[in-house]
Parts: sequence; structure tokens; C-alpha cells
Amino acid sequence: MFDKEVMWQTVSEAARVGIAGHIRPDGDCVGSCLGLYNYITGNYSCEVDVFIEELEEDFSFMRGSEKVITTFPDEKPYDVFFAIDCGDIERLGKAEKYLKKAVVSYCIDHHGTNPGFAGENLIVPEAAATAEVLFDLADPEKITKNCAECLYLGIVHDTGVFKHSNTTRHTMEVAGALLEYGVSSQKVIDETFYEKTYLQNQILGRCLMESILCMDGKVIISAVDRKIQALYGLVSSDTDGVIDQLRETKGVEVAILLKEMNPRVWRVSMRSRYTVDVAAICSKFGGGGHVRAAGCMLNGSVHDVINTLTREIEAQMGQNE
Ligand SMILES: [Mn+2]
Repeated sequence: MFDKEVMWQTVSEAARVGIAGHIRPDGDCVGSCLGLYNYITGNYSCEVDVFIEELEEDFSFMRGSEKVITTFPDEKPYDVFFAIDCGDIERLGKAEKYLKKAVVSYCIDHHGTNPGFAGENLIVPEAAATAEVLFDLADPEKITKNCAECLYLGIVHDTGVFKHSNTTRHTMEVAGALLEYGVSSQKVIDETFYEKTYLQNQILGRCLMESILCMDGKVIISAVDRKIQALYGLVSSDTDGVIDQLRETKGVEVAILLKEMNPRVWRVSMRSRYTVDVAAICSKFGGGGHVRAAGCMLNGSVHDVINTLTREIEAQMGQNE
């Protein structure tokens, strides 16, 4: 059984602690990893390594981001290893080996589809962000401004600036408490959430222009094939925010963004507004996530993929009626 007192006791006795987030990290992943990193280094004497695979975006805003290790050398086992914001063990990528070899391993997450793959697991699906879970684990007296800034960023990103349906009273209370450590809310929100590079804006424009509506305007779909990715030299984070903008379309319940990873292999991102459980759909195809935000991989032509997904959406909407 998970026990936070035991967890901090274990950390206090450890010589080496490892922390890893998921591949293709988002704001909550990096904010949570660095929030935990700052918390442990600020309060305990152990050595701490923080690993994030495929860290592409500029997260230099956060203290500790320069410490992130993006290579995965073989090392002696960690005394304690944390998997942070990882819905399943595959999402740990190359850090999986550290988790398996660690003396004690913890999985701290908020994805409802998480099976609990570590030695000790704390999965809180009601939490809007893993950063919110971490705040609840922390001793408020031991949180520093650097730690608070990272956790605040995590919450801002996973709630789409406190607007997604995952935002609860508790989420707001945690965010409010974090402000008291001197976090600049405006700076975090503007500089890490709304600010886009020129390229990101170009791709956003293109995805909106080429989007299609189906199912009587209830579903919107946009696809970024390999040709487009090569033309612009895109990296994964360049399409961040596109799906959220698609979902803002009036009348739309489900937004889908398809990215071609290999010929006829698509990474599917899904968002819903009020009723459709996209985690249930993505789970059917080996993916997962949250009720209103999930993803999976599908093979075939873009039309095959669209047909497969709209069939599932239709089936669910039929049941909801
Ligand atoms: Mn998260």
C-alpha cells in the first residue's frame, strides 16, 4: 500500500534517487519531474538524476531544466526511482531499465488507464495534473519557489490554463497555494503556454485550414502527413496546441489530430468536450489517457483511420442518447 510517510523516509535514507517522465514530455511531465527534483535536492542530501526522453521543447523557464539527462547510460541501480506522469511502462521509454533495477520504485500519476507498474503506485485520476498529486504529497513548509513554479506550470498546462473539465476546486486551491511561494502566474501562463514559435503558428494555421468536419459537424479532423513534417522540419512539440484549437470549433464534440510517424502509421490525438470518453476509444487500440484527452496509434490510410475512429465515436454517441 502506498504510504507517503514511508516514501519520504525512504528518500531520506537513499544515496541515489532517479526521476523519469514520459517520452514526448508535456508541461505537466516536465513541471512535475523538475518540481520533484527541486523538492528533493532542496530538502534531502541524496544525489538526484532526472531523465526525460525526447525533450525537445524549451523548458528552460524552469529551474533544474539544465540538469535534465536525455541520454540513458547504464548505471548502478538507484535506491529510489520515480516514474512521473507515465500512464504505462512503455511511456517511460529508455528509463524503463532504471525502474526495473531500482531497489524501490514509485509510480506517481493521474492517468485513469494506468495499471500501476511500479513497486509502489499512487494514481489519482481525479487530479488534474501529476503536479497536483505531488503538491499533496509534499510538506508545504519544504516547498521552495523553484519547486512551486514547476508544479504551477504542470497544473497550468494539463488544465489548459484552468479551463478543462479536470479542473476542480482542489486544483484551484493547490494553484492558489502555489502562488503564495512567489510564482508569477502571468509569466508562467504567457511564456510557457500561449507563446508560440513562428513555426508553431504556421502549422496551426495550416492544420485549421485543412481540417475537415464530419458526423454533422460533431467531429473535426486534421492530419499532418510525413511530407508536411519534412517540408517544415517539424518536431513533435511543433504541433502542440493544434488539437486544442480544433476543439474550440463551435458545435464540435470530438477533435482528432493525426500525425504520420511512419508510412501509414498514425499517431492519433483525441480531445472531447462534454460527453465522449476518448480514453475508452484509445484504449481499444492499445493507447490510453484521460476521458477528455487521449491518444493511440493506428495503421492504414488516413481514410481508414478516420473511419475506424468515427465508427467508435458514433457507437458511443448512440449509447449516450
Ligand atoms: Mn499529466
